[in-house]
Amino acid sequence: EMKPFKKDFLWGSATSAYQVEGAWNEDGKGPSVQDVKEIVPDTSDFKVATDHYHHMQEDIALLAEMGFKTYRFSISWSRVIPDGDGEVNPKGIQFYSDLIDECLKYGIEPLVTVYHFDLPQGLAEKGGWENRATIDAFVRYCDVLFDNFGDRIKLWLTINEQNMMILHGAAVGTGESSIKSLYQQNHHMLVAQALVMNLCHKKLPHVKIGPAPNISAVYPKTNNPADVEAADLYTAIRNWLYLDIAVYGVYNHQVWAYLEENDALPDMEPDDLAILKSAECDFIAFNYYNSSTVEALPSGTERKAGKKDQQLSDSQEGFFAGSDNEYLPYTEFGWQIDPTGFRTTINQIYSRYRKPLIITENGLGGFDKLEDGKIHDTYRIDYLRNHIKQMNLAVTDGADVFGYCTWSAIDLISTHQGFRKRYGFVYVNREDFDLKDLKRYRKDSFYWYKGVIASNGKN
Ligand code: BGP
Repeated sequence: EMKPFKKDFLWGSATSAYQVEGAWNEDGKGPSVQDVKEIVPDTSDFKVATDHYHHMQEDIALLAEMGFKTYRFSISWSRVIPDGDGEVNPKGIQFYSDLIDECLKYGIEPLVTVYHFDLPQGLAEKGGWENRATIDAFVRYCDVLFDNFGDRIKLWLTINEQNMMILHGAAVGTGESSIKSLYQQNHHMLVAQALVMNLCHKKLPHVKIGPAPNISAVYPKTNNPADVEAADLYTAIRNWLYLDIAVYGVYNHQVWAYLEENDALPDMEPDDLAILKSAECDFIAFNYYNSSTVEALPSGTERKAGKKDQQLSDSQEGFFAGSDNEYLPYTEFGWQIDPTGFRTTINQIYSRYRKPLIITENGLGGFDKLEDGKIHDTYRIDYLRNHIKQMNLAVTDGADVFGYCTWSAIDLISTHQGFRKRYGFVYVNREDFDLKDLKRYRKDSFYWYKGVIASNGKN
């Protein structure tokens, strides 16, 4: 017998500033690493994106029409502080203040990510997260947000997918540098996150704050103990490093040993470990797309690029490699589809940390087709229905899940595949670099999800 979702379950969906807003240099916004880097797709795609900056009221009205209880969006650091650590841009503050008020007008709870892959270019030019000064810049930026929006935002997320920034650095500005550099950047972000969580608890005792990593179960390719050991270690590197620190304030012991073995332990200031220990998140938010599979490589194997799936980066390989999973179907973009893994992942997190959980991304990127003003995205409805069912099974198992956001509320720029790869309940009429008219259309999944929300998860 399925347990029902909580009566105040936060049904919603998500976007991020650089993938949805456009207006990359308007009203005083400074460039972020996403606006200037040559990444797939051409950065011109990010300069307009969905042009949400100029369609905000129209877009929020569409989310309200679906009956959203929450909307997860991110604030662009360089729209609020154009060079990252200098003057505050009043028009940046104004945009987000209006966006928050628009959500509240419809009874939609704003769920805000303060940093979603878009480091200000001004800070990147000063070494980015390699530079310890970026910690102070981040704390000050969040202090500005707490002062301006702490009265209206009750749920805060620190860093989106910090683990993917370390495992897939190229796409988001952390670069394909050495393991030593990646984990030095990682350490600075972890200290910055701890300081911000403490600042938030001090200034805004009534609000809740948590991390938003990408967490997914890691499977061994076979029951060979070497494969199981590889999956166990990769799980610690990919998942538990980030949640152990957010919840318990300590570095995961297996990852610490792995870094020591690779001469990649981060340089620290004397009170860094105490700072990490002093901070504890109020809930765990996480993004889930699919599970991963790894296999052990014979010890001493040359460090080589293994099977590149989107959750596994070759910078961690050498004694294990990513592998296909012949039991799972794949999306058109080569991502496994594993709803069962979603239940497994929820239960793994809940049993390890016993913290309230909210899913902040889950979705299917696909080639949607506009036909006579309609988009028949049954594949997306199937994906989401199957994942919601598994989430309901996890809730029935006893996991405390209080919300679910799909990726994405409205079509926006895929980090890796531009506008071709669509995720939204709302179709936006443009193709890569061709702006067309940016007209919004309700997909079949728009009406389906409206029914899911109205029935609190039935359908
Ligand atoms: C997650 C990011 C999102 C979005 C999503 C889809 O890692 O948090 O911002 O990018 O992946 O991936 P993609 O955009 O590469 O299709």
